Amino acid sequence: MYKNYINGKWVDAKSGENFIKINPATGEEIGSFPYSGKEDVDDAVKSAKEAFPKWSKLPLPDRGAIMRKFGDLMMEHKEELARIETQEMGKVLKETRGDVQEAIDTAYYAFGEATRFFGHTVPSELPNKICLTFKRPIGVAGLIAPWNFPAAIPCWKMIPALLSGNTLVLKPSREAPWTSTRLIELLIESGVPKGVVNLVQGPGGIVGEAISKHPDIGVVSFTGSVETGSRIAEVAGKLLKRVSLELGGKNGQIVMRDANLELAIDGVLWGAFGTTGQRCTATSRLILDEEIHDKFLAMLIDRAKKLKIGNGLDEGMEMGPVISKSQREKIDKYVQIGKEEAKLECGGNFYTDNKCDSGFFYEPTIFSGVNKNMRIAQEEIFGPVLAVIKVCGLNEAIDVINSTKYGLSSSIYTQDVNAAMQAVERIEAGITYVNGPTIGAECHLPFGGVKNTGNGHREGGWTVYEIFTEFQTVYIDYSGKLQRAQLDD
Ligand code: UN1
Repeated sequence: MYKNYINGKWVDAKSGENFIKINPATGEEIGSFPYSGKEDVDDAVKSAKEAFPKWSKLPLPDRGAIMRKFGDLMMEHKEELARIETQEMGKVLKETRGDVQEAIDTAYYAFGEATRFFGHTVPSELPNKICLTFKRPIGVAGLIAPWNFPAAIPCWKMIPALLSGNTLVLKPSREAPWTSTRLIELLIESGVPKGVVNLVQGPGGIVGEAISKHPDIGVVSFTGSVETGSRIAEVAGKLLKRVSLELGGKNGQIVMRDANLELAIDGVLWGAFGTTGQRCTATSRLILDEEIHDKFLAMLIDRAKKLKIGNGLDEGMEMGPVISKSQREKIDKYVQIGKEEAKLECGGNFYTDNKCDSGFFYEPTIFSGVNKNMRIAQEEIFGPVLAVIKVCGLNEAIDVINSTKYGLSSSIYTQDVNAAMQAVERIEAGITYVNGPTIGAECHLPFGGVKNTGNGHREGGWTVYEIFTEFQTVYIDYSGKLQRAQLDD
């Protein structure tokens, strides 16, 4: 039985209630976790608030050293963490190892950032006066994480929040409570003092809501659905908290007639069916130039049918299950909608074989004859379903790729540098790849999207530090007299 971590102690939910997490590949129980309520969030925030003054005063390089140690410990436990992840959310081992590596990279980046953390030094408009900026911590951060990157995404949030001097309350998804528990254990071992990190497990509607509404939380960072994100923005925004949202995607890969088709096939297979299509960055639309459409589609279907599907713990597997029974049903509903709207080329069913029957597997599914306004071309499905749209030339391809309310990731395959640069300039997305799939962002670069994908913040790299800090501008006047900006000559 797993617990919450509040004020330096492992504790049950005050109500004593628990929920059970199961392995989506086997249907077996992984363990029970606290089904927490508002009162548990209150305790966690109180503890984080009390720990803030001391933690925020610790010199940055000292906090950086703790993050480096955390990175070292994750490295030491990389295989163990990857196996925990695969069991709790189903991704194949090769991918969960990458997920843990992304968390490690984030920790080491923070270690470097600790000795930079630059402000600006700016000339004043007046003589004998200087202007500087500092980045200051905000206070208590409320972090609400999804299940699809159980190591990387909590670390994208926790590590910069902590390095910046904030204390925190983490609420992982109910579908990925185990990895977070292990991450918190490693953070404690790294030397994070009592009260600085707090873990509260439980349902989003209760725990996430309590975090978003808590008066002592200064910044809320959330990754997940548009519906939940806009609810958080509503309640936390009303209380004037900073809110950073990373929401859905309906990412497209364009393949032009001059593209290297083999390369583009590898890209779309990885982008659409990696993580069983359950990434915000997953390729869910494939936009094919009419000249190569038929040939490319035939090649793609052939390769998709050969993907090895099964328990992610078996090394040779290429695609694991989807996260849950209900998610599989939601995917299947979209497939039924797709069958009405377009042509099903392959997949379209629950995947079964002797080993997979008690898990939640779904076949890699491809629709052709899709147009940009159909529901399967507009709505985020979060599963292994790809909508193929035929276009004529670059202008139409760009029009189609921009035709959704989302704008996270995007990709174009072409050998023509002019076409590539046109696309880079005109695509409405936070991330664009040229001759690479829509997935695979690196943690030292800004990550996030435009339009309904978010609210203007960028995780990753140096930009995430703007989410977790406030700028303080300082003017130092050493003239010894009153100088009036805008008035004195
Ligand atoms: C997500 O799906 O929310 O770029 C994150 C990628 C990963 C991160 C995805 N590095 O696909």
